[in-house]
Amino acid sequence: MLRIAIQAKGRLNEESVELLSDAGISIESSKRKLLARSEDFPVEILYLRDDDIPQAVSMGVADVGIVGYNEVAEKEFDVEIAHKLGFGKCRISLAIPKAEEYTGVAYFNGKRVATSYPVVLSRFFKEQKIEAEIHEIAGSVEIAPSVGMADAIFDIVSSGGTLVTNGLKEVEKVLFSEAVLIRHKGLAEEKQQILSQLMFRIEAVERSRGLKYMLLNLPDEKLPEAIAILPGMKSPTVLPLAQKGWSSMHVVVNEREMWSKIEQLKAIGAEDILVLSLEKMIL
Ligand code: PRT
Ligand code: ZN
Repeated sequence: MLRIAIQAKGRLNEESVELLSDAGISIESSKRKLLARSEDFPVEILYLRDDDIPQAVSMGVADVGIVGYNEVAEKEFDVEIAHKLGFGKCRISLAIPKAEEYTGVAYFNGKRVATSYPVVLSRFFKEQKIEAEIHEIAGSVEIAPSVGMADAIFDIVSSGGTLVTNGLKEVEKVLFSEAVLIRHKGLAEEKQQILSQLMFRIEAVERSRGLKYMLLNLPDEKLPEAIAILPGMKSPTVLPLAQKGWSSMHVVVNEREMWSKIEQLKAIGAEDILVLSLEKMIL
């Protein structure tokens, strides 16, 4: 049994649940408790606040966890990053009132900076040899400058909308973050095996993202040209049609180039083009 900690509610919850569900691990949301057992895979889901996930994994209360890299960097617990998951992307940045002139990182010497990420910030200031006052506050960091509590802030930014609303501008992007799968160091053999199975499934789901499965019919003599347009994974699958002189071709294509490929294929005489979604890709 492998115990996976995910965020109970918040920005990472939905995508964490969806990733596990795409990997064949379904948890009944109506029966959601602190701890839930998956019916179809030997895992348990532990719902926690994101702040508590790195510690839970370092202590072995959970074997693995899905959490923002920003929390891992701030909490400094001894965990291993097993995989980057590509969602929950954001950065932790320094921001100052927009009317201020920014001359470079030395600007922060002697300034008061409000943040919920004091560890990451003091590490940055130390590297940059900046002497500043760090004020740790738990929430609503973005209002600190306007109420006179701080000269600047160090906070999470994604679209930048919150900074603009609060009359601030982003001047230094210090740490880039996304959701990561972290693991306890020294997992028992049985748990490692379940984790490898889980990783195999997650990678199959990730590989299929942005890919489509395309089927089309075309005259046999056009096959070499069509294969040059759509090389496929190894090479395309080609099957004869009941109608003599015609074949059906099946191939995996990237969604980004799908329309241009369809136009090129139509131009050489392809017909009956079907595009299907691809769920998993096992190599
Ligand atoms: O209750 P719990 O402690 O579990 O949740 P939480 O409130 O601490 O965290 P939550 O759910 O807000 O965020 C969880 C994780 O999502 C963070 O640790 C980040 O890894 C990631 N993430 C991604 C973000 C954002 N994007 C984000 N935009 N976390 C917070 N924000 C905030 C940001 O602080 C800003 O105030 O959203 C606001 C809007 O951002 P803009 O730039 O889009 O306006
Ligand atoms: Zn939190």
